[in-house]
Amino acid sequence: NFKDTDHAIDYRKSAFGLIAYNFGDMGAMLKGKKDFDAAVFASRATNVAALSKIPHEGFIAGSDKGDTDALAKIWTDKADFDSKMTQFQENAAKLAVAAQGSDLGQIKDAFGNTGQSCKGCHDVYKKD
Ligand code: ASC
Repeated sequence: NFKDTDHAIDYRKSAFGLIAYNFGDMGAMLKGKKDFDAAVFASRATNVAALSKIPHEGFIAGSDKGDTDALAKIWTDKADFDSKMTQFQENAAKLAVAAQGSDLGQIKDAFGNTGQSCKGCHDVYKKD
């Protein structure tokens, strides 16, 4: 169990930071900001799929107070928050599968869907 709410906040933020780094590098490749390397891209997609399962556990009751951008709405609309988190995990898993193949259109679609999952949750549940 977490020691306290700060520990839970730190845990989920650590995972989000790793997700942002890996996802951002994939975006850079798809947007032509750096060369597309299929092996690196697939490795990052695998990382994001695994990491996507980590943050949810850190959203414990009371952890809207502290060094966090999480809004209290997360805990009042918990079922919706949970389903958005599940949707993100499913999209990230599909992206990891697509990244094993060489269909760039499919990879871009799966990347876009995953990014929409990030944004869809941030728009509602994250301070801006
Ligand atoms: C990122 C990142 C996010 C998402 C989001 C997608 O790279 O840090 O929060 O993508 O911007 O729309």
